[in-house]
Amino acid sequence: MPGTTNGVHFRACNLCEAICGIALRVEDGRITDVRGDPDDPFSRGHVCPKAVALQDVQADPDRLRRPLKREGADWREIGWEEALDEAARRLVEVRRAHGRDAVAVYLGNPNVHNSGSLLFGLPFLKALWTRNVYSATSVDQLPHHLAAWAMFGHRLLIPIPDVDRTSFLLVLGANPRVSNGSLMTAPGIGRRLDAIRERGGTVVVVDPRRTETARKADRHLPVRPGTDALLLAAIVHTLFEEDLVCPERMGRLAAATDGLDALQAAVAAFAPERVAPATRVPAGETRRLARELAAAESAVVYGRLGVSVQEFGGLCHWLINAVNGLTGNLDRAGGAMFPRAAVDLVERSGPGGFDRYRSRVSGLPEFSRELPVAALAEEIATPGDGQVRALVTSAGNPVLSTPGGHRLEEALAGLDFMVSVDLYLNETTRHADLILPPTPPLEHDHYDLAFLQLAVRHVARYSPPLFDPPPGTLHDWQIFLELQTRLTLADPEAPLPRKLAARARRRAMAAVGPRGLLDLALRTGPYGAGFVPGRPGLTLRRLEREPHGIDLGPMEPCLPGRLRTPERRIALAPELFTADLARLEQRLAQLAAGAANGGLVLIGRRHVRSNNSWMHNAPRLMKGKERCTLLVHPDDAARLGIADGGEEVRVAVTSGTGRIEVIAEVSDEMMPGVVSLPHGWGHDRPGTRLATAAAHPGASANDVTDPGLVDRLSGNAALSGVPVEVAVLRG
Ligand SMILES: Nc1nc2c(c(=O)[nH]1)N[C@H]1C(S)=C(S)[C@@H](COP(=O)(O)OP(=O)(O)OC[C@H]3O[C@@H](n4cnc5c(=O)[nH]c(N)nc54)[C@H](O)[C@@H]3O)O[C@H]1N2
Ligand SMILES: Nc1nc2c(c(=O)[nH]1)N[C@H]1C(S)=C(S)[C@@H](COP(=O)(O)OP(=O)(O)OC[C@H]3O[C@@H](n4cnc5c(=O)[nH]c(N)nc54)[C@H](O)[C@@H]3O)O[C@H]1N2
Ligand code: SF4
Ligand SMILES: [Mo]
Repeated sequence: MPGTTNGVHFRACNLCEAICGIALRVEDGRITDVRGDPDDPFSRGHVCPKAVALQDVQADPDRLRRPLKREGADWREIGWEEALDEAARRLVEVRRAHGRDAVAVYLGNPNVHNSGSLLFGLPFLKALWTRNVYSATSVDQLPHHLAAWAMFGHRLLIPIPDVDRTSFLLVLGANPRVSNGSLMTAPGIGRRLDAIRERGGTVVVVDPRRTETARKADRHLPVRPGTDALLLAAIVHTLFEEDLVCPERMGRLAAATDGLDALQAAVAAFAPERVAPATRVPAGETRRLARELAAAESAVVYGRLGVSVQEFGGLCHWLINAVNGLTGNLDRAGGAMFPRAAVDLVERSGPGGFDRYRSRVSGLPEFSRELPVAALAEEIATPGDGQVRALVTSAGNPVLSTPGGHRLEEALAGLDFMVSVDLYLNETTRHADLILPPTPPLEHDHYDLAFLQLAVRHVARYSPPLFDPPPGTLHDWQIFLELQTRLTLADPEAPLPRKLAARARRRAMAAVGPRGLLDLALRTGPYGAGFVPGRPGLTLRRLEREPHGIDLGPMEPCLPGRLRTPERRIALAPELFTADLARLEQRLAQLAAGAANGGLVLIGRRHVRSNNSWMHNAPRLMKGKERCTLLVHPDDAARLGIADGGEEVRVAVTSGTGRIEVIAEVSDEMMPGVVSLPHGWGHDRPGTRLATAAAHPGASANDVTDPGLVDRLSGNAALSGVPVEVAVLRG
């Protein structure tokens, strides 16, 4: 029985992809201590400051407990019945007047950290049946999915670096020592990276900034933002040119791989010497990387956000997979492997699809029934058939997290109706007509459906709720279930049998709940007990008896069996990608002509005490010095008149789309010509209810990023490599 019993409770931290096991001490119904769970077989005691701040979210007086309805400039608390009925009624109204696509949805990142939302949000989306589905995926990892889909046949067959066994790790555009790892669930990643070097291995980091991860690596190679695809193409070129690809190295998968010759031809023009002036990575270093990757006992290239949120994100992730394949490190211990979770999402979900339709205004491609969020503002603001008139947001803050957030904000004001499922009245939800607040993380149970599928070891762990939800509150999954049901009930055109079926489904699903679905999925999964009493294997009961989680062993080779391509073959050179190389060639020509030289470009940055935009209201995380600062290389600082040290220098950062003011910090971590600003700030907008965050507002990086700057192939936003001007503010 969950509840507020005194003692130590174990659960998974749901704030980031590391999913650390944590131990929370409760006394008199209050949390008195949060620490890493030393008995968790996966995270072995690792924890970061954010887990400790989970209690701030729980206790936060600003966190919404009751639905809010807008009345002019004010908000009124209303009951759940009224709120849910009104939400459904207004969505149905818009749909009947303007068609299904007039209702858009934006799903934010915490949905993926909430098993109830995952299990009940998708059916709700299906019920809306709109093309205007958007999520944080397209400001994040869309290129990973596209490469997985095109090369391995399923959007979730994303190769994960086997960091615990590799002897050579090449990191591009990731800073796991701060982000705690992404598309690589590996709690305590710092220790794991240290261990590579302790066992005689090598870590190399390619990043425009000498990051916390780069500083502790064997080598750091600064790269000009947005040019990694050239560097990767040059590595592939070198592998072929220097005869470092041989089918024996590719092992048993060689026979299941197509496109070797096409790949060789595709990269023929990208010699390291030719691309070096553009990437600023010396040709000798590129060749050395290719040789080391080919020679190492095991090696893996891992690329993350920095090579995803850029104009050539699709090409980057294709080429990363290609290098891992060519060097014989795909699906092999110490290389890039495919985890098989206790709930195997590859088995349980569709393979995905690409470009079956496009966004109305800019023609950006669909991926797996989703459109790129860079298109959302224009889809709301541009009149015509198919214009978005209503928006549902769930666990998202796109005003701060998507490119040109200030433009989206203007567009939101023009909607007929907006409803947000969120814990807070923040920069995005302040534009809603209704806010529906779910229970906070510690009041519901959890199982990491998504991240256990991306983990460097096979693990299963169930977290019961720590606190009973107060009476009259709803979980995210219950809100989704209610909205879905009421969409049918509120529709005057829905025939009676459909309405009866909707009610029956609601009753059944409410009784089953996420727990029932999870038990079923575990029993029928690869490690499941099935339904035979006494048979060994996983059930929810079994997990409940193991509060620290169960280790199910290391990742194991599983190809070609798990491939979902038509003939279970790896596509090394899908045309989709080889055709996009023409765009890369054009960029190379522009850079060679010096078109982009001289100006500054903006990249992002994360801090261990931040979590995208939404943990800035936690007092425990907001101690210490100002974090929303612009890092500038000393040479650029000198040119711009930014003094090093002493007084605080405020600067204006201006781009083609906007202007913000922030504090500048001179730092030789930066590569010349590149400035860095974290995202998720800008808490000075009026009308929010975030007292702590508003006291440290910073400015939003996405007020200067550009919704027009996307990877034209995948549609992912290019948040990195945005041209900006920086000027000191005097007086
Ligand atoms: N503390 C903390 N942890 C987090 C989050 C957070 O906000 N705070 N957010 C979570 C989320 S949602 C995610 S998706 C993950 C992301 O996890 P990571 O991918 O590790 O993200 P970042 O720390 O942003 O690292 C991206 C790196 O790319 C570099 N970079 C920028 N442009 C380029 C480029 O063109 N080429 C190359 N090679 N590098 C480039 C940046 O300098 C930066 O070091 O972190 C998660 N963890
Ligand atoms: N410039 C720039 N922009 C970026 C990035 C970058 O590196 N640079 N990173 C991008 C990345 S990787 C990501 S993932 C996105 C994140 O962007 P989003 O997903 O849009 O936003 P978050 O900041 O994660 O905000 C999460 C919201 O969910 C709410 N919330 C938290 N927990 C729950 C819950 O359990 N239920 C409900 N219903 N609501 C909850 C919070 O109150 C908050 O409003 O930002 C992207 N934007
Ligand atoms: S690293 Fe991530 S999962 Fe681990 S405690 Fe910190 S926020 Fe939670
Ligand atoms: Mo993300």
